Parts: sequence; C-alpha cells; structure tokens
Amino acid sequence: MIANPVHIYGPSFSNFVRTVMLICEEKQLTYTVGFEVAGHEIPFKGEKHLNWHPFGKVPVLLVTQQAAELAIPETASICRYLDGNNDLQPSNNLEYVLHDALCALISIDIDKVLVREYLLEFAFPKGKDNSVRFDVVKSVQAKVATTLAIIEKKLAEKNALTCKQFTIADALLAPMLHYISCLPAGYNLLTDYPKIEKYLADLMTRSSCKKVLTSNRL
Ligand SMILES: N[C@@H](CCC(=O)N[C@@H](CS)C(=O)NCC(=O)O)C(=O)O
Repeated sequence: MIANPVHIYGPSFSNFVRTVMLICEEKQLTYTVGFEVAGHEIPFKGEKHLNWHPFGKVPVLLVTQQAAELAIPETASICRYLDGNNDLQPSNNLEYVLHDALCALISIDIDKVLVREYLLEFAFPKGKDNSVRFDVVKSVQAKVATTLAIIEKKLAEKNALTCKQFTIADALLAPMLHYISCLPAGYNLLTDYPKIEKYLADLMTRSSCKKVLTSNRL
C-alpha cells in the first residue's frame, strides 16, 4: 500500500517525470510534482538531489513510509514501486521478464535517440542565439527513423505494448512519442509509421494521457 500523496521531484515537462505522473494517474495516487518539496526549493544537482540520485537525474520519487522519508531514484524502479500490486505488469513470469526488458530498451536506447539526440535540440537549442541547429536535427533523423522502425516492428508483435492492459512500458514510451507528434511537419517523423500513430492515438483516449501529455515544451 503506497502512502499518498507522493512527490515527484523534477520538472513536469521531462519525459521521465511524465512517465511517473502517468503511473500515478493510472493507479489513482495523489501526487505533487516539481523542485519545491514541502515548501522548500531543492536545487537541481545540489547536495540533497545528489544524495537522492548520485548522477543528479530526475525524477526522484519522495515518499513517507512508516514515518521515514524515502527517496527512490530511476524511473522504471519508481514505476515498479508505485505498481505495488503489479497490475501494470504482466503476471506470467516470462511475459514479466520480457516486459522488464522492453522497459530497459525504451528507457535506455530509445530514449537516447528520440529524446537526448533529437527532441532536446528543439527544447534546448544549442545554435547561435539559442536557435535550433537544423543541420544537427537533420543528421539525427536517419537514426530516429531506424528507432521508430524498431518500435513499429514491436507494435506488430505480441508484447506488453500491444496487450490490452496499460503497462509501465506504455508509460515510458508514450511521453516520448507524444513529444515527437507535437513537432512541426517534416520533423514529426511518426507520420511514416501507421502503427505508432494508431498506438499513440489509442493511448491519448485514456484520461491519464489526456491529463499528463500536454504540449508544453520538453
Ligand atoms: N536513468 C534515468 C534517466 C533519467 C534522465 O535522463 N532524466 C533526465 C530528464 S528527462 C535528466 O535528469 N537530465 C539531466 C541530466 O542528465 O543531467 C531514469 O531512468 O530515471
């Protein structure tokens, strides 16, 4: 039993913070989000944050359990903690392990290309006068296309993304795909992948996704 409310340390535009928000919505847990904890601003990568996550990453989940303050780092681990009764994960052992592997693929390899290498250039442009370096964006597009083709293939198979149940893997992938769908024509590469477009459209009918996946900048 998770003690409500929980606090998600990090900005609500971060794809991984959004993953945790989606899990809270799906589990109907009360939560707060942001860098302010109990009325105090906790500096990003400051001493306290680095105690919670040694590499200064967000999100960190802050919970009070049996009168003790608990800080849980790493998105997939946070999601598993919040999914105490495992209803966002397959119950069959092999499917459970494959879902776990899918979560790792999404939060490591897929995130690296779609978010770190592609989306972040739009969100935090590093060109002259903070302009988007379109040469950099263009040079990454082939890699983005390969990554989306991998997702398109996964969506043609039987796995945790294609089962009826909403899973942690869905919560990890949805914020990344949603941000790509918000890019202008020519940069929203999802339009070449019908299964991904349908997958995202189906997810966007859920109240959790409607609430969390808004088009604020990444
Ligand atoms: N392995 C971490 C990665 C989290 C991550 O990369 N978060 C980004 C924000 S979406 C971050 O903290 N970036 C700041 C940095 O890398 O310094 C997880 O799965 O939670």
